[in-house]
Amino acid sequence: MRRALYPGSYDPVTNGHLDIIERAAELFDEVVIAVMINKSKKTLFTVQERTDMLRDVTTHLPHVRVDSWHGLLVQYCEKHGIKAILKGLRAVSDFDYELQMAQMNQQLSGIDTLFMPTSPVYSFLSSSLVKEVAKYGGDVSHLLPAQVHQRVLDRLAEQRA
Ligand code: COD
Repeated sequence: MRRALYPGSYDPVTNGHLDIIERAAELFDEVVIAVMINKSKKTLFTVQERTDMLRDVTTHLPHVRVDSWHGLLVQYCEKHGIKAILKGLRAVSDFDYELQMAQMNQQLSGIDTLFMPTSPVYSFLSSSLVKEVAKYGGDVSHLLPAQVHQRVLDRLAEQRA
């Protein structure tokens, strides 16, 4: 069984992430999305909320599973017998850091990283930018799954109250 791990913060999942997930689901028997827990990073959504949103937007993909993990990526892969890490690449600026992590992960565990280029329509898109634009009232409805967009608006309104 060919399985790939697609890790990230997903704070929140965007249409760019979803595009990669949908394309990867065509290539692998199973895609496991891992919401990585980083306690020192301030996030808009809790791990549980991010996991729930990912589950919600991938219900149409039967071979996609969502999980969360605290620790090294390669430890998750080893525990679950996953042989490939999948990363989305938006631009050359992503490449330097991603290459460094890929080589470190390879050296730590022998697990390889595969890079999938983003669709050009999403190459400017990141969760951080979406949050910033939404915070100041910009329209990000075309960049997020509808239910995620609503959750972002609700959370920002809660924070303003
Ligand atoms: N189009 C396509 N792909 C995209 C887009 C887009 N618009 N936006 C983001 N992506 C890709 C990213 O390149 C990434 O591959 C994935 O989607 C997730 O993105 P984010 O922004 O949610 O997640 P990041 O970049 O914050 O995730 C970083 C990790 C959590 C993967 C990393 O910090 C990590 O591996 N942490 C675990 C601890 C560990 O093992 N550390 C040692 C590493 S050597």
